Amino acid sequence: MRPRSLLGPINTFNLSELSNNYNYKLNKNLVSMARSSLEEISDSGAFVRSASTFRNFISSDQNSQFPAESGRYHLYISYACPWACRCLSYLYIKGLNKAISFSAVKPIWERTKDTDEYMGWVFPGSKIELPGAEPDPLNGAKSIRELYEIASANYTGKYTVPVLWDKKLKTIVNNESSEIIRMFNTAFNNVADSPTLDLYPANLRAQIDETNDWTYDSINNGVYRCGFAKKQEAYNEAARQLYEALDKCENILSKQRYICGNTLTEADIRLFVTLIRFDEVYAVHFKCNKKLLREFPNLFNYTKDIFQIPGISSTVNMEHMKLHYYGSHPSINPFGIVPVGPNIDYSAPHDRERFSA
Ligand SMILES: N[C@@H](CCC(=O)N[C@@H](CS)C(=O)NCC(=O)O)C(=O)O
Repeated sequence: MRPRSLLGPINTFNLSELSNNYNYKLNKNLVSMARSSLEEISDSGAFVRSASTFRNFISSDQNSQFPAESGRYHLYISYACPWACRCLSYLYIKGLNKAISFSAVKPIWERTKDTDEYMGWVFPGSKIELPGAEPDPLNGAKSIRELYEIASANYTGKYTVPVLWDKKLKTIVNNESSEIIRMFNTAFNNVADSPTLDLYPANLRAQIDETNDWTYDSINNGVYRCGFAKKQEAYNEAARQLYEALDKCENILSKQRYICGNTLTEADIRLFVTLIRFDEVYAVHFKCNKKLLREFPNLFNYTKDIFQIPGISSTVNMEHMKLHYYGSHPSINPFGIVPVGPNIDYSAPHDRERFSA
């Protein structure tokens, strides 16, 4: 069920007045938001993420509804979004970026319609408006919301990225990153540059699943549970779980190169997308400040190690990340001020080669 707005009236921003340095003016109109993550708050003040809606699978079986075909699918992302960047990481490391096209939206949420107040992902008017973001190359849509409306006339869920789009049937195949990465891992192997790279190998599946469970709850979603909590107890509990899980990671990574052993797996990509945002965004914006990532020696070097895997740095656009978080949650950061630091160099040397594969 779609959560109702629990935020009540809030200030919004007149984003058409975005100036070149991305500061923007406060709009005096009071509006309420709908259908956004910012509303998913329980009575105890805790953030509770709702499930994704489009859950179809692309298959290597050419007779299936969504067969794996080069050139047929498109991935809509935001460089800000950790879930979307999981999927983008797979395009690069599996060598699928010739077979599956992708494009990125603008980082700061804007009004998507004149008729209601929903703020969400929008496409820029041109490629030069903000480097990295580009107009919708397929449907000429103005917003991600429009894509959901093309795919389903009576859609009532959230308008999230990633969106895996079928150009042939003009619909959304899947909007759940944990499933999209599984498809990218195997379904397109006949067109992938790295078909033998298996990030979810049979012998490690149980361990990967178990790791994903606690890293998702306490870290990937845990930072959001800290940041979106609306009661102190809910925040305290989310922060306690987050730091317990980070300590657990630090301990594991003091003994092995990756989170499930000495080979890279899906669990590492899923963890990385949160860690790379930690000090630049979550430590400040989501109040995850008990300890910074760079105070955990193994986790910090691990993050650099993954960042330096060929292709992964192309998925990290710190400007989009910072603009998005600090600029799109006015209930957390009303003036949209983007902090100056810390500008960490993740391409710096690390010590992870000490673990042999
Ligand atoms: N379960 C989804 C979550 C995706 C998600 O929450 N994306 C956020 C961006 S980080 C979004 O698009 N939010 C739009 C909104 O809340 O209106 C996945 O993993 O694919």
